[in-house]
Amino acid sequence: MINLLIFGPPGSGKGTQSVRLAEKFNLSHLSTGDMLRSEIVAKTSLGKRMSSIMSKGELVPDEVVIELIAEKIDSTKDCAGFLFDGFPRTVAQTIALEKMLNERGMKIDSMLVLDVEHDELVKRLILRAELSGRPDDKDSEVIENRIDVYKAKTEPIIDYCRKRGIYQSVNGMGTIEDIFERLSGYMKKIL
Ligand code: B4P
Repeated sequence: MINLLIFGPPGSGKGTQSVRLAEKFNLSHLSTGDMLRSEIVAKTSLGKRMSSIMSKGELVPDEVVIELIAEKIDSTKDCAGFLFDGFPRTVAQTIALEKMLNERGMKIDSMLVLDVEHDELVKRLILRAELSGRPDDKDSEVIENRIDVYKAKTEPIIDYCRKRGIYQSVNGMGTIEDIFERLSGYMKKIL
């Protein structure tokens, strides 16, 4: 089993690329953003509590996503590994993920970080708002807050992974197809 993190700021293409990579390399795609949005759509009590946090562009509490991920890891069978998309988002989540994987005889094998310019991130998210209706994409202040939260709370994970020798930066500018080819090239080296 191989475990990969796909990483980058909001709008960098994590979700877009993860769906394609998971299919091509038979990986199980675990997106905490998708899991949380499903809870909101299903109007569960968790979804109701998380909805206002997400619409402001803040992170939901670590323990919520750690529990969601642990359940998914234990219930997923028959795949070559996991592709974690949008998780971990804090160093505490990273430590929890490492512990979870170690307890199951696995580790984080690689972290692919999509590098995208700020203005391009904002452009992509505003464009997506028209189609998705996601409240966190509609408002430019919320978008800027999400980028700030990424820099303050999520980016420190890069240093953590760099020290473990598993960090790989990937140019995230260009067409979806170009970026997919670049990522696939790195994946082939890892797998
Ligand atoms: P996520 O669902 O992870 O959303 P995201 O950061 O916006 O990235 P996403 O993967 O969806 O978008 P992508 O870049 O692919 O998180 C949403 C919220 O959930 C967070 O703010 C937080 O509140 C909460 N949350 C989730 N996980 C959490 C965790 N672990 N801990 C705490 N809170 C958590 O794509 C964006 C757009 O760009 C798309 O429209 C796409 O079509 C377009 N695009 C992609 N690549 C492109 C390209 N090359 N060219 C042009 N457009 C492109």
